[in-house]
Amino acid sequence: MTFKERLSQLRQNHDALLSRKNEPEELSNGIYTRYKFPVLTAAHTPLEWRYDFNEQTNPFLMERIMMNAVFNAGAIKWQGKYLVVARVEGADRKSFFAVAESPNGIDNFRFWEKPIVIPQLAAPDTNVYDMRLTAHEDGWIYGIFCTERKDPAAEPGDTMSAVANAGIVRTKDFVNWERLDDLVSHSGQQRNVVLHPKFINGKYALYTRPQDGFISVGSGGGIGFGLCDDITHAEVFDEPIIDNKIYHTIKEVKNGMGPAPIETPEGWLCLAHGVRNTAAGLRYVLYMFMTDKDDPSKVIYAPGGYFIAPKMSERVGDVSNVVFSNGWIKDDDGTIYIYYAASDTRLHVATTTVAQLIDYCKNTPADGFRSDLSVKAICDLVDRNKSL
Ligand code: M1P
Repeated sequence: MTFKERLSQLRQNHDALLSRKNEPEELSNGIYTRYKFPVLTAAHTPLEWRYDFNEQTNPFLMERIMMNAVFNAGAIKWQGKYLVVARVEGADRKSFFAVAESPNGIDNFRFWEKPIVIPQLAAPDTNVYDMRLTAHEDGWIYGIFCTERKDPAAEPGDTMSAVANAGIVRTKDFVNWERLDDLVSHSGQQRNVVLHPKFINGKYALYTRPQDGFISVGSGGGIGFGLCDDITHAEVFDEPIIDNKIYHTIKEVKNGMGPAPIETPEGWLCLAHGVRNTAAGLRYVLYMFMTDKDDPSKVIYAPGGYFIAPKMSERVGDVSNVVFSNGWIKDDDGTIYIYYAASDTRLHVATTTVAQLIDYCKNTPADGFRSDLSVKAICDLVDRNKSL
């Protein structure tokens, strides 16, 4: 194959992938509808990011920069388009952020020309990931992400210890991003920090996830709720835990807030991830809860169990048995697009509605924390069905 033929083949395959129509599953669980194809994968990244198209300098037309995965994406509807700010991971293991847009939220996602350039602070980020987008009532669109740096206290020879914290940027156009100071908290490391879209008691409100270590939350953990006066130098002093990790549940090991909550007439819809341990390693699933309309730190409904768990091919990837979500979009007609990543490798979408999610949160039995109470919930349902 000549250079030209190979290039034409690459472009043809890429175009076919990007234009592929997505298909909803035939019969959903009534709560949400999964779609057949991932909306973004490493293969969706622009060829220009990966290939040198100059035949003189790249006679084999080989990939000069390989992409490994596209996953955990923040999401927002902006100027009529469905935007995700995806976590893209290169072959060098470094993650970065890139905007991809779709006309309909379920397929035809295309990356913008270049990845997002995140301005650096005095201590540069080693790795950045999992941006949560919040269109705040102050007029800015904020992105809060995990910034990871080598632990300065690591012993010589320890090439693994790291420190996680919340990095904060804001934008009005998704091209130019202003870097603000990293979050200062007084509870150890932070990951899965999310900005609430409204001022609460005149302050910025942050969902946090204090943790003792980089992977293990230790004596920390749970979803915390902190207020801060100045988002440009964000500092939270108090982070009461509003949704804790609990023994023998889907969030036994740790949990963390997903995207920014969605406002409804009955309260705030919250999507989060829960982690439990198994003989095959950690299992990440998504779960939901709702908080009070006027007090987003007060949980009012907590359906038991998981909302989305890894299914079939979603179970396999770089970090298998994981689903993770940090982005969803509520449309004007009440449709909700949930962007969830499978096994730290690819990004999927599921659709539902505000009405379905409220019904799910209010009417799914809460976790009884014991097998006999799970059995009781089933028997009660059978009896109600029998009396119809
Ligand atoms: O590998 C699974 C997920 O692990 C982390 O989540 P958490 O902080 O809750 O353990 C994150 O690194 C996330 O990106 C990743 O998907």
